[in-house]
Amino acid sequence: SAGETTGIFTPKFEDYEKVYKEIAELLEEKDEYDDGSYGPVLVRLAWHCSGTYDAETGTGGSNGATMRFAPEGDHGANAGLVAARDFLEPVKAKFPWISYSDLWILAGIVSIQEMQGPSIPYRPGRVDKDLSACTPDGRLPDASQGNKHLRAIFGRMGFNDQEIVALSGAHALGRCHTDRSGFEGPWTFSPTVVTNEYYKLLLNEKWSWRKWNGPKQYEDKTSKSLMMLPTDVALVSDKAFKTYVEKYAKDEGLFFKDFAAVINKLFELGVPFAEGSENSKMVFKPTNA
Ligand code: CCH
Repeated sequence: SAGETTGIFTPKFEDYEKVYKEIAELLEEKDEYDDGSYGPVLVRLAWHCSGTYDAETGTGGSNGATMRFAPEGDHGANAGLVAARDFLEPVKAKFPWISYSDLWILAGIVSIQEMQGPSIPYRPGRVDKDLSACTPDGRLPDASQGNKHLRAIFGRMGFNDQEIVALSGAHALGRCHTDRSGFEGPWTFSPTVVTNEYYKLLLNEKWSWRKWNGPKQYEDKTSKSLMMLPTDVALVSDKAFKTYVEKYAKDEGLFFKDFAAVINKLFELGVPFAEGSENSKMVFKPTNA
């Protein structure tokens, strides 16, 4: 490109599209991990770097990729996310012009789309920061708590009840690991496909405390192989939250629309994008569409 001849490389849509395709190919190739996909853990990485955002001070958020450094990478909530960061190292090596912070968010978007979820618009512009920008421990939600905690944590980021419930639908994906969070098991029977199953199960299954030595979690009455965290069950024990759970359980199209909007908001928290860029977001085609 012209950029390479002058030594200044300004990446364009086509360049980000190459990174998208590289991540999608790696997802396809490395299908021996967990339930057959790195997708869920990549979504969790993108969420955990974004979810440190504090609206009042403007600190935290996906700009900076400070989870690369020990204080933040070692926070209890981030246990196991080294698998996601390591997965992306070869991509960073192949496309060194992309910042870790833009790469981690793009990988979250690739994963959601490749796992048959909605299209998530993408805007680059994040800049990696040094370890002095690491956020203090305790900004991410604690699964053993309830509705008050959820409103406090997500309210700090700037989310309302509807957005909290829409974001939580991400738990259709992936699983808990005893060697990471201490909890165990998946939320749904299709942990590598984006669906509204999480909401359906919350409403239609009977959830009771699992009898085991691990942290307090729920199990379903029917199969005893699915799980819910105390924070998940808070979405049906709280009346205001429950109205949204009911809406998303009934209407997967509505969930997809609201999930795309709220994920876009989450991934952009605190990022100082160029003025006017909100009107020129990139949308990538999923590989198998
Ligand atoms: Fe989550 N999540 N999450 N979560 N999460 C865990 C796993 C995933 C909470 C706790 C946990 C969101 C919200 C919350 C994912 C996406 C999102 C685990 C298991 C715990 C514990 C970790 C382990 O052991 O590996 C709590 C509390 C909240 C409060 O609301 C939001 C929001 C999102 C994304 C938008 C995904 C995906 C996983 C699966 C990761 C994997 O490795 O399979």
